[in-house]
Amino acid sequence: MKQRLQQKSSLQNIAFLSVCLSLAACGDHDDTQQTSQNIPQLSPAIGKMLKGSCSDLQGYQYNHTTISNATLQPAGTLTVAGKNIRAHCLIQGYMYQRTSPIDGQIYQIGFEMRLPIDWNGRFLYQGNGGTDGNIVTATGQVGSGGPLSNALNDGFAVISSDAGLNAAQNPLFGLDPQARMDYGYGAITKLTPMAKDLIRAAYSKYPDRSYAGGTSNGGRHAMIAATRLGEQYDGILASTPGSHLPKAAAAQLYTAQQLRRVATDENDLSTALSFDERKVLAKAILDRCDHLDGITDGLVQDVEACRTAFNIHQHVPVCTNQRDGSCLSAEQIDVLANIYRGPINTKGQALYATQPFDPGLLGKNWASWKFESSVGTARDPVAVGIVFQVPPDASIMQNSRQFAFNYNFDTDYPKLAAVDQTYQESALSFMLPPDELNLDKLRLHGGKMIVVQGTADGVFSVDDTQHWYDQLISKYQNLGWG
Ligand SMILES: [Ca+2]
Repeated sequence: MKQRLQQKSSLQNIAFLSVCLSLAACGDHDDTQQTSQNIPQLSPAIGKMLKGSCSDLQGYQYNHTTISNATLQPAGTLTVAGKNIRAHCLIQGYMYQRTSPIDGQIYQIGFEMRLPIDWNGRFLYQGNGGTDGNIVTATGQVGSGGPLSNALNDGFAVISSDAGLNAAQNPLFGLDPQARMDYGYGAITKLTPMAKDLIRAAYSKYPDRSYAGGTSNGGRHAMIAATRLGEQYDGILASTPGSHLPKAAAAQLYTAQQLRRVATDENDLSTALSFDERKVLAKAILDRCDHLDGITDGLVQDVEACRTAFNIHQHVPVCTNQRDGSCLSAEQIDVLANIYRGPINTKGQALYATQPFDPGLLGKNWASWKFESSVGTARDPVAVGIVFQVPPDASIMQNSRQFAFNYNFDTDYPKLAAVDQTYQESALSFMLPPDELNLDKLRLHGGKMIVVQGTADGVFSVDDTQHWYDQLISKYQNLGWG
């Protein structure tokens, strides 16, 4: 296995660690990567025109599947960033409609597929973000390359889904065990073979190549495709993957508790660290680390060198009086050191991952995750308390901030791994890849994988992803495949 690891950094909060896993080949070709495993080199996909009329697909039949709409979308019906998108067939439907025995609600895996009239022979599963619940338009935008790089306009057949819950059911779908599992891995597992079969019905052949991509939770979906469904996909783009999402969400509650210690208003955690104070920290990081990559440009691109060059306890100006935006208090420094170290329990065990110091903390996205998502009803507390833990607690919707502040990393955190009679799969089972170090199914048929991770991500740790990558490479090298 050839490996190539690149670290890239860009403006402010958008810094990337990009990892290219040469499962067979990655980017540029190199014959030396061929190993004794004789991994096949995949042939190019061959395009084809949609056969018949789009509306004929209204009658498409597949187990547990209902097609509710099949309508031709002439070129320009859909626009992305002001650009007309090519003519395609829009298919809307749902799979596995059912009534929950837990909450009496009707659940289904809603989806849309967009099939180009002039198809390039490829299929893309578009993984969406957050706790899903919306069928994001299936343009095939997976978080990299900008909106105009969307796969649909490049000729891919694209599917997008709500992962088994609608917006009104979010986040209380976590009370239904099947909805939890569909969100975790069931939706992509059920949709993938149907989507390929629908493509066969539309073009008289299955896709030559199949891809899964997404960012954040969508990147997690892509990781699920790589591991659970590796034999069904040829290419994976996991951007900022929330591979260990329940742990990362719990880490956010730890962040909230730390910020609360220095917040002047616990109902507004941004008072724990003003923008001027974030600039103090960012400047201190840049002073020590910017030049280490050879160019003083406001970017820290040598992340590893910065780990030893910058020490928050030594290199940040400490306030001698009141906080005034030109320094950090000793307690603020302690809080930040804890946040970047990550949560621990009273035994000192690390429960998620460290994060590297990066000036990207000046970004709005970083601030939103730290100050708002960590306590709000839209993300981390309700995800942890309603979707991930066993048993769930619906009352967290009314007191998400206090839930975050009072979350106990000795007694509550283990609930992420808990099961009971009703919830027989834990969040660490349904959200995580089942064996994240086993990519054999993807690799052995010639699949490829690209992972991109921001070093200033507000929630998902690049160190967590790096750790996975290091373990993965070590494993396959030890097997003699490197
Ligand atoms: Ca630099």
